[in-house]
Amino acid sequence: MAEDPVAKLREKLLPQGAKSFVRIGRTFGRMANKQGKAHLMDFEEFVNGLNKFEVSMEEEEAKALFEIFDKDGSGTLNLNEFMVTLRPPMSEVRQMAVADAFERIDKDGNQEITIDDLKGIYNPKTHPKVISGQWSEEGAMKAFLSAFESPGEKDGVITLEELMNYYAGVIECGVRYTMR
Ligand SMILES: [Ca+2]
Ligand SMILES: [Ca+2]
Ligand SMILES: [Ca+2]
Repeated sequence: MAEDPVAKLREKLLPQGAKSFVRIGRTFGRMANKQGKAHLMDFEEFVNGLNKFEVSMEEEEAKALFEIFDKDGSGTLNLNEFMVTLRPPMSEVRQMAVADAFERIDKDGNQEITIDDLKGIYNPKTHPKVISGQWSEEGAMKAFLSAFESPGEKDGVITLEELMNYYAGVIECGVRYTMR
């Protein structure tokens, strides 16, 4: 069996599956933020990040890995490239189930899930903070939606990638879920 460098990295970085995945996403967001470059990570930062998580490898190996992550070959990684490459693999059946759920939720079919699509699916009136008057219904909708978004991609829109990231995390955690 050929060794898949991403699978190897995943093993090291995600000892706790999804929990680690979410944490790494946050760490990435913070590190990229520090550089003030709108969530972009260059090779040096990538290596620093690996060191931070006590992953050591030859520079050659790290370079090859960076290139796999850098899907558009821009020389920098954005959070999306990072998360999509690193996320635990999902079976095709699961991926189809998520894509199917996405399509059903995306009522207007514009390939984005927004607050408008969630109306009728999620009722914010029952949220404790809405009942107590702390939050508006709109605020509760936004909070609900943002839970499905990837760190650093919180723009009030859930893309299919973000939903995949979310479920990749949830499934790895072994949390039971329903998408009906
Ligand atoms: Ca890139
Ligand atoms: Ca939509
Ligand atoms: Ca988003």
